[in-house]
Amino acid sequence: MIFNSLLIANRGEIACRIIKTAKEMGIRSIAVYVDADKDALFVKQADESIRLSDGGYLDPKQIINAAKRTDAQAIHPGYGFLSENATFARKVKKEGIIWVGPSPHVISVMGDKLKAKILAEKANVPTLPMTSKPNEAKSIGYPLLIKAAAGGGGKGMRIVAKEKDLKESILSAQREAKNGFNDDRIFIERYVEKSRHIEIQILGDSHGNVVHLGERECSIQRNHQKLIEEAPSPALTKSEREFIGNLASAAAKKMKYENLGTIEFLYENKNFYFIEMNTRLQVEHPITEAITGLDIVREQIMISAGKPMSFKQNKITFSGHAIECRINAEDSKTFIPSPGKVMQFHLPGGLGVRVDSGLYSGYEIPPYYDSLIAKLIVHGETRELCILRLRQAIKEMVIEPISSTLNLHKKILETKDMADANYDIKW
Ligand code: MV4
Repeated sequence: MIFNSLLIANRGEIACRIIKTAKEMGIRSIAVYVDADKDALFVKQADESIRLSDGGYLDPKQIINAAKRTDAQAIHPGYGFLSENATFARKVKKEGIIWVGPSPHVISVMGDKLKAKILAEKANVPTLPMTSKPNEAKSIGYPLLIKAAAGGGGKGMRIVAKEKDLKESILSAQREAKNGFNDDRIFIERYVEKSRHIEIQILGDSHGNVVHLGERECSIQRNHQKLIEEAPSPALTKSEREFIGNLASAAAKKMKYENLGTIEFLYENKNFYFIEMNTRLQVEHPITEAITGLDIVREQIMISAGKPMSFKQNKITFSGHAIECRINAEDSKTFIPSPGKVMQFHLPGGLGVRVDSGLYSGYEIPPYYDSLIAKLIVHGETRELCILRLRQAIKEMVIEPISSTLNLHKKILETKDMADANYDIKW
């Protein structure tokens, strides 16, 4: 037996998803919820639940108290919220509670985009030429991109097309970083205009084993909010896949990386450039689960309990193709969040169709949180079959009277660019 109880410090679809695996493993699942979520599915599905006061999902003290009161032996942070908060992870471990995630040290290093880059360079990961000295900007060339060390996910970035704009852009980027993250350190890279976003799923245990679980392509996004992700990337050849997968796992091994991680790259003209490393379970993990047949959360839980990984790299096989559509409760023209009561909820089914969602008929979607209400994931032999399956599943899916991005996905899946996989991060 590993541990017998797991507190999920999250809500919505990811809480439901983690609870599902906990149940399969015979682990008592504990949900924490604020009043707005008192009727939420994840609270109903958990074996136990405990109320937090408003803002509780972001309050380490409340979550650790809840864990102590329910005798939780482990905490899974999910994604977002406190999932990449090194201080919280440290506090959890100090209380003798198992943290289902990477070490606090690695979380804090990777949270600093400058330190992360320097560590990546040391681990022979290809990165873009960089400087943090404005007078060296010339060596980088234009257009260049200013990034905040404490930023990430697109926050605090500034494109500079000409030298005359550099000084002012650096000052405003520093101001924005100071205000946003209380840390005005910035660095400068060449701006890669047209590229794709490829990320490698990494898994490391506490016995020095590290594997990669292939790549995901996440280029179809809007304002840094991913919309559609797919695995494998239609842009990579088999040899490129092996090259970047092995490079990423070798780097993670060198960093003594433990638990789940994702190394993000820009892919331009057959070159990969490291941009960030995420130290959490990601929203889009189900497409990797589909093509590998692995339950990634189960692997995380086993690793966090000190178990060695049950497979070597050569045992990991990739079969078929998988695509995920993120369905948000937003108007699909204005993208304005549109919460409200779900009156009719019908899920698609059939071979290779998975929906991760926290919705049910009669559920009131609260306006306070991220607008993601469901993830529609399809798996199939080929990419073409996945697109057909997705279009059929979208037609079958009913979420009335909520306006959602279902219709947007329908339109994207009908475009020639999607059929030809002819897209990049600007698409
Ligand atoms: C870049 C870039 C172009 N050139 N870095 C966006 C957030 C973070 N993941 C890094 N990002 C980018 N870094 C250089 N030197 C373009 C982006 C970018 C992006 C990257 C991946 C996926 C979507 C994106 C959307 C806009 C910009």
